[in-house]
Amino acid sequence: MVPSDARIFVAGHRGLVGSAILRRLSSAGYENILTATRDQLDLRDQAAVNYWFKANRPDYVYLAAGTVGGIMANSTRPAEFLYDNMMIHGTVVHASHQFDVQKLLYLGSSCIYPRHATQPIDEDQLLSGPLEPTNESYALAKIAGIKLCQSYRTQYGSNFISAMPTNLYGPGDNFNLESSHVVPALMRKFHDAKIAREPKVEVWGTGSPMREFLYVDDLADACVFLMDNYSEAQHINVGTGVDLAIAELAETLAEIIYPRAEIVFDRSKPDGMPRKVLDVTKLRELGWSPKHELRDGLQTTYDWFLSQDLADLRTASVA
Ligand code: GFB
Repeated sequence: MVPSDARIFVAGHRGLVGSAILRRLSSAGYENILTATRDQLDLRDQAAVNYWFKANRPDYVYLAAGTVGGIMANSTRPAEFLYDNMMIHGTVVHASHQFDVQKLLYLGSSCIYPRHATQPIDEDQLLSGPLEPTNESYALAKIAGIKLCQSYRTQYGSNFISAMPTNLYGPGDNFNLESSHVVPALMRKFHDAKIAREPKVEVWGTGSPMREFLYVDDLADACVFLMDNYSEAQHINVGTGVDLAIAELAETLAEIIYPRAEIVFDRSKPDGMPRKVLDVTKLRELGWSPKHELRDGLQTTYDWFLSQDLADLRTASVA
């Protein structure tokens, strides 16, 4: 168990995942939570990261920082996705080793698995085939992060573990249509169409790709659970094990937000991976399972969206 007075660094605390981990740690009573904004610390800069670690001496690290985005951002900004993420993983893992961090949890993504992986995808399928082209750069950086943690474990005995979450959504998400993932994108599109009394809502691709969605507070709960209960070299999947077609997701969001909307598929946009549902047997056997049903999580996220300053949300791009 992580002691209640431990110094815990949440890297990426302003993002969807980091902010949820912060909420979870605060509700569990941890008081020494360390954070740094981008302006305070460029995580791509090893010297700056070393300086920060030397000054702040974290005992535990959640590595949730990175350049992230949906299918379009991944396709059009591959250099940023590869460079930023490789650098951030490298500096934080290396400083954690140099400054004697007791345990680090690294967060990857289900896009690490091959495009034609057998479904549901278990952990052993890593590096068993070619990657999905729309997110190859991000996936390569995330795979390198797993291997980095394993290499520091092998060479130095570091207790660095890796969790691979499925597609995430929830309060604090990025609603900028150029860089967002499908849930916030469609939420905003249905909302804007309702306000404008526009009957048609555009959904990218064919609607047939299958995706699994995990509410971000469930992921944060799993991360805290893994920090307490998991210390193996192999990465571990985090998800619900249940997926649905993008067309069904769109219908569910329409029911919640704008039932009269007419869904139109834009087939000129990419579908991406045909299916990616995780095999979560390993995590379930450890004793963890998610608490939020998809429909309830979507409703809570939409309620949160409505409580925000919508002008800010439309332009902000949260990593
Ligand atoms: O969430 P998303 O961008 O990421 O897209 P991926 C999921 C599916 O939703 C794709 C469709 O088939 C999209 O074509 N979609 C429909 C839309 N309408 C929209 C829309 O308005 N916006 C968006 N964004 N999608 C990402 C990876 O893949 O998954 C990342 O690119 C990361 O690397 C993340 O791993 C979890 O699931 O396709």
